[in-house]
Amino acid sequence: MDIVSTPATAEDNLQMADAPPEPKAPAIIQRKDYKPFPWLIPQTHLSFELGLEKTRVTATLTVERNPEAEASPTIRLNGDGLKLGEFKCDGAKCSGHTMDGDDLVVTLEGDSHTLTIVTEIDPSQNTQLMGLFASGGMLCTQCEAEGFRRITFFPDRPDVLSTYTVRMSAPNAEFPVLLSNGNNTDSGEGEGGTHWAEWHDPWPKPSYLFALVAGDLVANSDSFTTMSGREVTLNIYVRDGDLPRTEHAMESLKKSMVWDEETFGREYDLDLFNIVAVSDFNMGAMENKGLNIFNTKYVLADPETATDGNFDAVEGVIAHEYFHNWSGNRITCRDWFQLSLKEGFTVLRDQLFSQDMQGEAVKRIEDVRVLRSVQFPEDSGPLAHPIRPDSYREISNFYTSTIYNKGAEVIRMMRTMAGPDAFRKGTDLYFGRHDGEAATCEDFVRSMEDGAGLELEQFRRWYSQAGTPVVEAVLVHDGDTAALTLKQTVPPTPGQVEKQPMPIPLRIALFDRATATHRGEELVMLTDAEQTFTYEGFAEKPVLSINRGFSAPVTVRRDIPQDELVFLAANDDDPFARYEAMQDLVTDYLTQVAAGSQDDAMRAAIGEAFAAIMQDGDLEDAMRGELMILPGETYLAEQVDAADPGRIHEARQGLKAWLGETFGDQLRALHDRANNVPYGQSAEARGARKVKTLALTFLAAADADGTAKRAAGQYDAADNMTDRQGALMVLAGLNSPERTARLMDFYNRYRGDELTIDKWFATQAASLHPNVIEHVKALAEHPDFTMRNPNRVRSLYMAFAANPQGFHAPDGSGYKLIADVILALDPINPQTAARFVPYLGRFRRIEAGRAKLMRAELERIAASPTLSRDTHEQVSRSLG
Ligand code: 0A1
Ligand code: ZN
Repeated sequence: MDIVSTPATAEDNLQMADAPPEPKAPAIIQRKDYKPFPWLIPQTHLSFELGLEKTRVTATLTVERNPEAEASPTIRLNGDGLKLGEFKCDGAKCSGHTMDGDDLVVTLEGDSHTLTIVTEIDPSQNTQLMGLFASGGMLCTQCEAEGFRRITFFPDRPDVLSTYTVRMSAPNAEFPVLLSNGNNTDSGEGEGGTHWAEWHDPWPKPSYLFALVAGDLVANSDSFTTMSGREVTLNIYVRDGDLPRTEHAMESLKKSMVWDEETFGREYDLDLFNIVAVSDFNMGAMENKGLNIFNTKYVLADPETATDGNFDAVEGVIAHEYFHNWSGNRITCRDWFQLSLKEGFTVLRDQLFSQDMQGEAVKRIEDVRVLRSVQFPEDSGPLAHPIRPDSYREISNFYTSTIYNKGAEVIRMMRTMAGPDAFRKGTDLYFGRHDGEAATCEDFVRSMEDGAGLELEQFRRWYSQAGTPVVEAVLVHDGDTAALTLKQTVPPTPGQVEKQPMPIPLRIALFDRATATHRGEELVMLTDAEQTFTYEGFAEKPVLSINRGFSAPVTVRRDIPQDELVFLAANDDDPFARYEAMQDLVTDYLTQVAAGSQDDAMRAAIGEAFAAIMQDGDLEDAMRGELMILPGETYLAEQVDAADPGRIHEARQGLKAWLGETFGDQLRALHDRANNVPYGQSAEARGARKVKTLALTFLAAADADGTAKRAAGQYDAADNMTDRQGALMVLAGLNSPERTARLMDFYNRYRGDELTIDKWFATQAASLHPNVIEHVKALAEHPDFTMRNPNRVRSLYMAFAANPQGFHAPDGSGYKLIADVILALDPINPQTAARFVPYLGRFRRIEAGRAKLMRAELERIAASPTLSRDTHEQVSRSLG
């Protein structure tokens, strides 16, 4: 329900007449308007004279008419903020060109030409971090999605594939390392202390995969022999002091290379694979052909400064970028509407890899947690879009959890329906059929139909319909028959009011209560709005376990008695379903408490399940931890219509305190036991670290003083960042002398270490401390804080925006803070600024008082006359 928005009246419109003219809304790009580009660019030669403040770029393009496209007398070369220096056609000055906005449009008569274009750019002023930019004295590029047009004029679209040759020259002392895609073909000394290098990439690629790096870097070098015997040199380039922290990334890279050969039959295709780590980066990393550029956060890791979560993230992101070499680079996207073709598929590939490295059960639970806390809210809000959108204004806004995570779930469902072997046949066909092409999601689906033997006609709706389907499940027992009735609804989303039923693959099992066994799992396909499935031979009513392994990205509402949930939480042999039973139990209870009713019997049932989990000797600690984690506040808020974040927070804290109080002795014993496990990377040691800090979080809610001492003890004894940051996180939420002392210690210990100081900011901004807003405001004044570094901005402000307690302060001060951040950041880095908008955009799901304040902040942002295209699009969609 729309709580606060009122339709504009004629009077509103009259009042608007005196207002300054609205900034012109950026054009809408539609998927249906796709047309092949009329020109081919077989060869691209780029010559860079590099400097931090002045870089001169000479681009030489061979252009030919595209026989497969409608002929055009002009060629449009995209630009963004570029000034044209020289322009030549076939070596001669020519007048047949004109600027159209930011683009260069050239009139060409014959069928093939050579265009020479000179531009000059200032990387030091590039705070957007798109195109060529400076970071810590080095130069590097980010071209996806539309950054290449900030370097030179070019048809900057993913379906124009070209073979690149790059020459760079630069002062030797400042930039001893010069890198680009492909292979280093030549290098030498130039005049006046300069040197140069030439690189050639034999694989035709779109401009978004172009990359260049110049800087004073050192490499961790290794090698890998591929399955057909190709010897590949591997380098991870970092700043001098960071070399010791690159070992884990290198190991992850080699594991990824083996895994992709074994699991998907994909082999690396160059003699060189370079990774460069950079401190200033908008996203996690980028898969440029042969030259991946990474946010330092996803490369550098050692036990002293990286948590177990950081180690896993490095492994996952290294794999993700490496896997793009096939799913993204060898086969790229025809247009940006197909983004999920490469991103959804590559996320699935990295998830399967990490499942194989770390254990399937826990990884699956973690992935579902991310999906539910980020993608589900997106899918139920004003920014909901299908995994293959129909339109956009700014493509950067579509690098979303829906494209990535829901995209991965959709392909995972195909795998579930086909089985892993047939799925592999489908992917083999896809890679073989479309190698070297710019493909579409439809191409992928067709390969799955032909290769995996799936019938996917109705399944295509997963590509076109937004919104998380809701499945209601009712099991009725009569005689010896169990009848399962499933009903689905797909909620309306912006621009899509009516929805068609989706095919939903649900793995189910029916448990015999007495023996806690079942007859085997079954895959049920729900294809209609409502269907009933019957099962014979059940003398007693069985217990339904449904959506095992989270086989479909849907919300299941099951009509199930509480004691059956307790049974499943204790007995389900599917680890995800067991976790889910516990989550449902707690979610039901907490949403009721937040709505004002307290059911002590329900709480007791949760206590019983919680105690069983703590005592279960067969459980590994990593899984024990998953079962103990209470559902997050954002997820809980999603379960009700007009959520009151304050009451949800209180309810959740109340349950934590009750569990901490009731099971204090067991939790302290668990903490002590885990504390005695020495540091290591074994599953046992990692699991112990997870339950150790978790135990503290429950204890802290019940007994602040006692737990402050215990947490301080963990902090002081820590020989790794997982324990240290875990303890600091608990302390940061408490009002105690231990808090201040350990926060100071942490800062002094890691001063100057960017990634670790990010943790220091984030831990305070995410804390449960009642004064968190004041803390965040004070931290913004800290000399180490800067709006120019996206990691730092995220560590302070995104941690805060995701902290319901601070962000949803009833007086609206949290909303104002984030709106101020958006307005201040937008002129510096619009891409990062726009990523804050969804937090305010969720107002329709929040109770009326807060919703009004959130909306008012969005309107304040919308009133700014100078908004970027990124922020403008997100704010106007949110206000919708
Ligand atoms: N393709 C990258 C994500 C990415 C997208 C845009 C960027 O621009 C700032 C950077 C990276 C990936 O999926 O890893
Ligand atoms: Zn990706």
